[in-house]
Amino acid sequence: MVVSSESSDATPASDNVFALFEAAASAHRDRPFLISNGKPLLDYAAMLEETGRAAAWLHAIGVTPGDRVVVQAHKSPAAVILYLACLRAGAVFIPLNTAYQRSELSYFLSDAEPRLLVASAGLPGAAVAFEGARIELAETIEAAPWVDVTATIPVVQRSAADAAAILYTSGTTGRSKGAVLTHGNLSSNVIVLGQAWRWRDDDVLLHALPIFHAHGLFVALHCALLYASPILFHERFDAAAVLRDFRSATVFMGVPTFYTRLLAEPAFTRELCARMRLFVSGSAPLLDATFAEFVERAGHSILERYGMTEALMITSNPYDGPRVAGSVGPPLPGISVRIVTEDGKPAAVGQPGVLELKGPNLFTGYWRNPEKTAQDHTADGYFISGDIATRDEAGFIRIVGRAKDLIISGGYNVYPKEVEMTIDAIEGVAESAVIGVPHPDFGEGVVAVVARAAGATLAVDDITAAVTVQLAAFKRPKASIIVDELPRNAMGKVQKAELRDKYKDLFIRRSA
Ligand code: MCA
Ligand code: AMP
Repeated sequence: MVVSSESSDATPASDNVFALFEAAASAHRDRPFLISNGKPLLDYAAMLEETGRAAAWLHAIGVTPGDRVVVQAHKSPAAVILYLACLRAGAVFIPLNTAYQRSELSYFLSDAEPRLLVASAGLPGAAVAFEGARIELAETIEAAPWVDVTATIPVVQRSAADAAAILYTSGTTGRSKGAVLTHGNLSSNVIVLGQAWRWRDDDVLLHALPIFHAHGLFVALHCALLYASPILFHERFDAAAVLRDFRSATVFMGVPTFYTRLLAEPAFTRELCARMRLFVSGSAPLLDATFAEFVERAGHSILERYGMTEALMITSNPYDGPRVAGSVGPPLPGISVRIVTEDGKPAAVGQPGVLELKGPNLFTGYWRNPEKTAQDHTADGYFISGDIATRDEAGFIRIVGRAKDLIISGGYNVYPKEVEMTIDAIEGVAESAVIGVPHPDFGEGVVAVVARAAGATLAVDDITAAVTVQLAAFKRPKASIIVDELPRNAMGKVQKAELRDKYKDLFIRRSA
């Protein structure tokens, strides 16, 4: 396909976050961009050319600036190019977890109403795309339809307030909401992170996170792009494969499960990490034991930071100076964080309260959901995170609990309400309570405690069969327990705390 550059309304790049990446890449055109198994796949010059052609393709097929593009695709160089092309073309990128099942996907598509859907062949997205669903345009990522395009387009002008991406994140209602993130959010956060983590010109990033969440996409990938750093590209986290690349890398980012899995590898040694300068952890709490064992084995303190989809990265332990186990560090520069007690007062040092924040990192709101947006903000514009935190004398923050009913399993969010709704619809179920309990690999493991309806027969297999069809694998209970009734307090509220305590050893063997 030949696409004329006249087809674009492109003007100078302005606040488009891609302009930052373009500037870095233009200064380092010969530098490898993506490297897989020791082989350079693309250099930064090729990144610029391919994203230019892919952006031209997007415009040629009718994706105009501001249009939404939903992508359910396996992690691959093509998926990275497509993401960057969306930025470059001014389209709004909406990545979806590859584990989402068909029924989950239908909701996202009807809510997002994308102009274009791109999916990996074999994933539910591809099936839905080609069934004539209400989507104007659909493609498989394997087709990489831009490879035949000969024209390219310059970076489309966007203002800092224009949407760059929508990331779905579940709510307490069990229904996901799209967090609208702007070019300004993405730019400000990556600039702050690059400075806070002392990104260097000779850094090499080992990237093994999925690219459908903020951690892999906006934290890891963007930091490398801002400095045109080579990326050792892993399509998924496999501890043995990651270990083989440590000698060539300087920076690694992961969820706590990555670190516990690395520590379980006998081949993981201090010598292997000799060139590494930074290990970052986030998305879920890092256990003190993991932090301490890592110091022992790798000779490095993991730098823990805290963030969320709606606000990207919020706090970080210092690069220089002590990194405190169990703390997520002080707020990043330019971000205001306050901790508010139940009676609405500022929390004293050490006193727990809900963490609220404000800054250039904060999203503009939930997609087509002004009520929820208003509900989650205070009158003075702070976002109510739903995390319970404390702050010490030195300003270091600890995340000590959650006001929201949320389970974080291996870095993925599981909303109990969504799993409960699926289980409650099964014949023979009176009601269910879905909880998270300590899990040696995933941090928290999903457990369903299910009350059988009076006189009904119900087997664990019935629950497994229903959740297997309807829910992504990471949301499915790792254990289901059938009981006669759920514990309730005097107000009739199900006592999840009691259940968490009762089943706390389900996955973990504790020494007496
Ligand atoms: C896979 N499974 C899981 C999970 N991942 N179950 C629970 N929790 C999970 N996280 C399922 C698989 O589908 C499979 O199910 C079974 O567990 C075993 O799979 P396994 O091969 O062990 O899993 P894996 O493919 O190795 O994946 C584990 C993983 C992955 C590498 C830890 O979950 C992962 O990459 N997590 C990173 C998540 C992340 O990037 N989060 C950032 C969110 P079955 O046996 O039924 O087939 S962004 C965010 O939170 C904010 C902004 C922040 O602060 O960063
Ligand atoms: P998400 O909705 O996927 O963006 O997940 C954001 C949530 O992950 C936050 O609200 C926290 O509950 C949790 N989180 C992220 N980083 C950390 C961390 N370092 N320690 C504890 N919880 C974290």
